[in-house]
Amino acid sequence: MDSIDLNKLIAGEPRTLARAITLVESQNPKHQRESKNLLKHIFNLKKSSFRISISGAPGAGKSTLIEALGLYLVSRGRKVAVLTIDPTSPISGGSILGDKVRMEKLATSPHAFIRPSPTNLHVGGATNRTREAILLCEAAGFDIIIVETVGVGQTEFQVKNMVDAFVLAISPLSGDSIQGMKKGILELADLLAITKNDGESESLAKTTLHDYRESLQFSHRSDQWTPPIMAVSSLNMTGIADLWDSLQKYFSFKQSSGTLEKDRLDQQVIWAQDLFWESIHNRFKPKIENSTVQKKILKMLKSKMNPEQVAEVIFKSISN
Ligand SMILES: Nc1nc2c(ncn2[C@@H]2O[C@H](COP(=O)(O)OP(=O)(O)OP(=O)(O)O)[C@@H](O)[C@H]2O)c(=O)[nH]1
Ligand SMILES: [Mg+2]
Repeated sequence: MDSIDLNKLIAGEPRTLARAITLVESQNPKHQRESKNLLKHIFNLKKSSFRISISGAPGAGKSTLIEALGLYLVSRGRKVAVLTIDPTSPISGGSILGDKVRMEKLATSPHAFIRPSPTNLHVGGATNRTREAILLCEAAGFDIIIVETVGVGQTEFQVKNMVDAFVLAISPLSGDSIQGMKKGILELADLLAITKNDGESESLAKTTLHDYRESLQFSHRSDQWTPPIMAVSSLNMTGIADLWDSLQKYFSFKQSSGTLEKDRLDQQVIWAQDLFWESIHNRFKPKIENSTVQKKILKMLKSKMNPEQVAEVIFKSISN
């Protein structure tokens, strides 16, 4: 891979941005050195952006909502980057989002950048590179960055630590009942959007909206923000302006209360910790997988030591 031209990246050249993201995702040691060097420059740029995640169950309408919001924003002169976090299984090797993240209309806009390729989460010990990708998009002049995540496993909790605003998309058709909502996910939401508020699903969307309003009215957050709940139709573009309005209000609220700065610093603490664990993992993986060590493990197990005792012995022997 040729090295990245920083000037082209800062000028927002899409091919350079795409290549820069590929570089930071690469596991190749030479690429990783180049990536560290690139990120050093990027960190110093101190550009600003509003980072939003849109999460929700499969089929909740996330991609369609991102496209609608993205089109609305580019029509108002904003530059929008869309990233996806796909909890790709190392077993299936496939991508859940796959071709579905095309966002064809938004993709034709010169003011939008869409990165549909899956970003692996902790596959083979690699930490996901969404945070780095966010910074690269920011460096390239995108001032609104939207991350799509599919509601599987721990993804939402991880993405919450990468963005300024967490939007939960809820489909009235999916039977996303409040009871069925994964524990804790609701509390992550800074804003809830009931999707598909049109046609046949409109009345169900209204009922869903009412149910969520009822159930959330007594929940209190430590930051005094009351997460708005609204119904939107990405198909008819209704509620999209209101959604943006609420997001902007939340961003201003975070700025004026100082939580934006505080949260971003806390996020960097987590980021540094993740990188720390990644380097520990990368350093010890070859040692534990070494064939002599493997034989030693087998021998100890055959001599009736239990796995816990074995792990302790191995840890002591490889960590000095
Ligand atoms: N009627 C109606 N259908 C919608 C709307 N938004 C999305 N859909 C439909 O809902 C289905 C799922 O939409 P997506 O945007 O792909 O949903 P998603 O949450 O991104 O799905 P995954 O990425 O697979 O989890 C598609 O068939 C869409 O056409 C809407 O505003 N109105
Ligand atoms: Mg999608």
